[in-house]
Amino acid sequence: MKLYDFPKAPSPRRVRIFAAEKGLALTTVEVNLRQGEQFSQSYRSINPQCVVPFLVLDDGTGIGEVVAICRYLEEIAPSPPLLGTDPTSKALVAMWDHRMEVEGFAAVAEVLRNSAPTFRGRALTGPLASDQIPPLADRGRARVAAFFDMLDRRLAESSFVAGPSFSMADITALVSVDFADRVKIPAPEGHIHLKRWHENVSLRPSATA
Ligand SMILES: N[C@@H](CCC(=O)N[C@@H](CS)C(=O)NCC(=O)O)C(=O)O
Repeated sequence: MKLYDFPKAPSPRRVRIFAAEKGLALTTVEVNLRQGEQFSQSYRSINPQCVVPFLVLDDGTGIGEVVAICRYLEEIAPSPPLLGTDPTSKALVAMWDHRMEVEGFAAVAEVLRNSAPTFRGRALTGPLASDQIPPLADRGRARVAAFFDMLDRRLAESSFVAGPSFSMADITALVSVDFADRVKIPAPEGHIHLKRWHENVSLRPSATA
């Protein structure tokens, strides 16, 4: 199978970390987002959504969306489990992962895509043109601040985001916090629980994936 990837983009990083935690070596094909390769006819014929990551299986089946790709990898390589092990932990991982994606990752993307000149006319991913709405960048900054507060509160009561073990929710949270830092919204120094957790998960070998 082949993972269509771009090393600097945060969404495929979630998949790369997930695979690295499982010791899976994925063959990757770079789609250079900075050069607009996601909009080329050849990539559109593979993934009409024009985004990465995208996984193509040996039989030609295409799987888009980080959560779906990671679900597939969990099924073919169950150890170590990253999506929970029983009905309760599976639900908690899904709940926290979704919160990390919607309240963290998407909020940072809202800031970046509505403010950076490079995303003019491309405020939303995909092939359709979409104008930037500058007030959404301000709203996004407030959402990122609320995300940091929520994460710090959660990590005051739990070693990892979804409970006592490292999971997909930690991967999405780590990628979101690092993505925010790149967009010049660093996590507040006073958030000591978030800081402790971030230092800890950043030391895992998978974090460099
Ligand atoms: N919902 C998608 C989001 C994927 C996504 O937004 N990928 C970004 C990179 S982080 C992308 O390919 N952007 C293309 C662009 O900016 O044109 C997923 O979870 O896989």
